[in-house]
Amino acid sequence: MLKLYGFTVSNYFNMVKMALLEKDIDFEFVDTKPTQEGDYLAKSPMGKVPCLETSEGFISETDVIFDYLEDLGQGQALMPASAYEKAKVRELIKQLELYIELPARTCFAEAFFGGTVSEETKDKARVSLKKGVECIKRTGKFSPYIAGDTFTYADIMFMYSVSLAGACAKRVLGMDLLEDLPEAKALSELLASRASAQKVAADQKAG
Ligand SMILES: N[C@@H](CCC(=O)N[C@@H](CS)C(=O)NCC(=O)O)C(=O)O
Repeated sequence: MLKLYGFTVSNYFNMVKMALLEKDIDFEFVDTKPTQEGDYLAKSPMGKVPCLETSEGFISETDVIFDYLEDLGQGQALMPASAYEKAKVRELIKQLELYIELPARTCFAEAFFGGTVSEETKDKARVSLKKGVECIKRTGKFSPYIAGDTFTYADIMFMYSVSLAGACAKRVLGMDLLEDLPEAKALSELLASRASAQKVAADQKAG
């Protein structure tokens, strides 16, 4: 059986968990915090979560795990069939990570962990996040899902990335991240109503 390493508050961990739940693939949860120590680095070379253990070895990086799960061919498809549509889903996943998740993360220390970040970092994050949202507005379809009429991995990335980035932007940057993207609010509600998302949220709350 697949083993999923991570912890219930990690948004990246929850992305892979939601994908496994959506596909109805059984997995064992291995409660793991990111670390730079011990044998975990042999499993996840950057010490990050999530990490997936398969019968052949370990896989890290969420988008790569998505591709692996899809290639297993089990459960409902979370990628379109056509090469072009697939590329558009991967484009959104990459844009969400590079231009929303990562700039927001520069301020996570202050938003969620009791630390402080410099005004320079905040100014940079504001500019980057604004550009990131404009990028997603151009690429996303929101009809009703982010890549079109079908639920895909890009929705999963959107759900767990934009929610946390939005909370961070509000707390630390005084910014309503989705002010210019009302479509995103409707999509967030639609995604949150899925059984998989509700299970992830319940486990997160319990954890
Ligand atoms: N690019 C990685 C990012 C994963 C990531 O940043 N996970 C966080 C937890 S939500 C983590 O492990 N942080 C610890 C660290 O950055 O060292 C992926 O796609 O899985």
